[in-house]
Amino acid sequence: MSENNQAGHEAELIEHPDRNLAMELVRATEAAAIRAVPWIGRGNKNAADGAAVDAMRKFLATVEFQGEVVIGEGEKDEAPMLFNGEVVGNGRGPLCDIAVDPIDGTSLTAAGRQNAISVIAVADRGSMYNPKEVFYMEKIVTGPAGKGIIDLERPIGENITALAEALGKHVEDMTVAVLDRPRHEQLIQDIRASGAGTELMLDGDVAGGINAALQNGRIDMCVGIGGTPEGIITACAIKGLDGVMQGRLYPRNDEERSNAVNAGHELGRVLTADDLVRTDNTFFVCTGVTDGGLVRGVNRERDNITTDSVVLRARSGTFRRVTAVHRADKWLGDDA
Ligand code: VTB
Repeated sequence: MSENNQAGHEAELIEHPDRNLAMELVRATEAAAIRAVPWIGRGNKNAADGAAVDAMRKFLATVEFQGEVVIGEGEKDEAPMLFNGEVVGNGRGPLCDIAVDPIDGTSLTAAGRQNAISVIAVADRGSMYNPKEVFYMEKIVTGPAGKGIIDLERPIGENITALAEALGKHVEDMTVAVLDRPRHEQLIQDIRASGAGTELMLDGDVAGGINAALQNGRIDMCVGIGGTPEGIITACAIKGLDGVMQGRLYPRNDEERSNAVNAGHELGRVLTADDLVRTDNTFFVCTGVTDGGLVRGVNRERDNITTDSVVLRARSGTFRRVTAVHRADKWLGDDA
């Protein structure tokens, strides 16, 4: 973009500011996180998820948009609420696709571990890639410095070296986030062989991807095989951070392979953030359930409940941290 165009674009934002849907959506992730709190460390992940889903749905009903759940809690017969295909919102306003993960990290929450978040991503209707045929996706995510540099088809060591050079860092100072899974044994060895260090995540590669895309963060890159739905949610956030993301479907078996081909997916193709969300009009919000590297968990102190959230809008490129202090008596009534 030329300097003039850029100035024109900025002026446009000031002359004709439009709505930031994410500023309203954050209430829904806050509510889900708060409602999950009684279930932290209680060993019951379904109860934690149920409480979060219920709260998220109630708050989504207040938002002026017509969101169709593209990534939700599953098919209608197995998920009573926020099921795929469900229409959420107050029935007016823009037509959107919505991806929800009321708790990314239900096992973390049930165990009382760190890094559980509540997440919502929204984009124009019909723009989100349909993740349902193949459970897993290989992913690579970096900040803006990775543009034109990283390539999922190159060996990981080459990607790390090239990104380190672009960042002006020593490879030894690079940190790569990876889900801690047996399937990543070789990948982890290869990362360490390049000279970089790993940050192994128990769950939650959405937060890992965002941390990698944030500039001046502790993590430089997030790689590995994670859920396909999480990949699309991450792509919505990455667009707001001007980061880079590539993904490739990773079928578990022949059935997934043939379902994917029948659905028109080209297996083996490297998908960019633009393939995963075919619009630049994306919104992303997350609120910490338990403490983590991206956001702090819900904190109850005397009469107050504090939540920590991230609010992203791709069109403007704004990244907000929202700390909200909620009155415990309003949320818990007589139990406060
Ligand atoms: C990841 C992770 C999620 O699913 O996408 C993962 O980010 C992929 O599946 O938090 P596996 O657990 O089988 O590796 C989660 O762990 C849970 O949704």
